Amino acid sequence: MDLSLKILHTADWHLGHQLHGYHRSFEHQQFLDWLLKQLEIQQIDVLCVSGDVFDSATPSAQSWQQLYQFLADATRRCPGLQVIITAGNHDSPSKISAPSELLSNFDLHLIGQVYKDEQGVQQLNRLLIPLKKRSGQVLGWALAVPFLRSSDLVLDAQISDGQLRWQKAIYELYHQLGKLADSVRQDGQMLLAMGHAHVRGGQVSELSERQILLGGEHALPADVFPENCDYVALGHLHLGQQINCPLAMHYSGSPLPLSFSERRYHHHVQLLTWQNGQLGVQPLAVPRSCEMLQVPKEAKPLNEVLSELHHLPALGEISESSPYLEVQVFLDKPQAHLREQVMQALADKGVRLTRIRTVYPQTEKSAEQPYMGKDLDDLSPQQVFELCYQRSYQAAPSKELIQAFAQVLRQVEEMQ
Ligand SMILES: [Mn+2]
Repeated sequence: MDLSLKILHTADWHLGHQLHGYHRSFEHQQFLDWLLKQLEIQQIDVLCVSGDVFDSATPSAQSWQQLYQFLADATRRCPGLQVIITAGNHDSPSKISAPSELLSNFDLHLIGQVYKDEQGVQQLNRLLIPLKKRSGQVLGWALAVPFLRSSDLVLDAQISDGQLRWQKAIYELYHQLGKLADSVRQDGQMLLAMGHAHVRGGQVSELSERQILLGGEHALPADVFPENCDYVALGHLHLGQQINCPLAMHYSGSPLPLSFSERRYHHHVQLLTWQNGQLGVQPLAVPRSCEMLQVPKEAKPLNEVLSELHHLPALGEISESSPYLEVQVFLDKPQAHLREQVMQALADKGVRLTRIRTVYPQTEKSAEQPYMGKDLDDLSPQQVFELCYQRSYQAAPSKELIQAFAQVLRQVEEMQ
C-alpha cells in the first residue's frame, strides 16, 4: 500500500494584482492552469497556500471567481484533493473566513484568522487540520496559521517591549498548537506548520513586500515554530528561499514577479513528499508567461535610450501576454514630453510600458545621497521617514524612534 503523502506548498499569489495599471489576470490564469496540471501529474494530496491569495483586502468579483473556478476545477479533476489557504497581510481575515464553513465540507479550508469563542478564548483546534491522502487516510497534521494580527493574539501586558510582547504571543500560539498536534498525532504522521511572516534571515525584495520591516527589526526568530515540525511552509517574502535554521523552513515565493525588482527571481512551488517518516523537498519551476524587460540595462542619456528602443523587435499589437517594459533614462534636467518621445519610439514594439525611471546626477554628498535620483516608488516608508527626519533635524533618527515608527507602520498595515 502506498503510504506517501504529497503536498504542494505555494504562497503570495496576489490574485487581482496590477502592475503599473496592467491587470495580471492572464498571468494568474496561466499559473493556475499550470498548477492544476501539476496537481494531476504529481498526484498531489494537499495544496497549501500560505497567505496573500489576493492582492487586496477587497478582492474584485473577478478575483473571487478566479479562485473559485480554480477550486472547482481542482476538486473535479483531482477527487480527494485537500486545499488549505490561509490569509496573508494583504487579505481580509473576515472575507477569507466568510465561505470557510461551506468550503470545509469539500475539504477546502480557508483560514482567515485565529477563531475565538464568545469569551474571547482562542479556538486553536480549528487551526489544526488533518492532512489526508486522496483516499482519506490521515498521514499528517497542519498548523494552518494565517498572518497574525494583534486581535488574533493573547498579548502579555506584563511585557513592556512591544516587539517582545508580539513575538512571545506568536511563540505561544505556535507552541500550543504544536502540543495540540502532538496530542492527536500518531507515529509516522507528518507535522507541517504554515505561516505568513517575515522570519529572521529571509531576503526581502526591494519594492513589493511593502517593507514593513526595518532591517529585520520586526522579523520573527525561527524558533517561534515548534521544534516538532517536519516542515514550515512560509509565505510573505516573494523570493523562494530556505531559512537557515534547524527546521526545514521554506518560503515558496510568489509564482509570478510582483514588481520589477523581482524580475530575476526563479519562481517555483515546493513539492513535498512524506514517506516512511522522511520528507523530500523539490522545487517545481513555474513558467513565466510575460517577460519583464528593462531598457537600457542601466540609465542612459535620452538619445541613447530612444535609439535602443527603436532597435527593439517590432512585435505588433499589444496583448495580455505582451512583455512589460521599464525604461531608464539619465537626465541632467527635467525633460518636456519625455513620455511622448518614449511612447513614439515604442509605437509598433508590442510592449507594455510600465514606467519611465528617471535618474538625475548626484550633486552634493549628503545623507540624502543614497536616495538621490530615486522616485518615491523606489523608497520604503521608513526610508521616507528617515529622509524627512534628516531634513528637519540634520541628524539620523535614533534606533528607538525607528523602532517606534516600524510599530506604527505595522499597525497601519494591519488596519488596511
Ligand atoms: Mn504578504
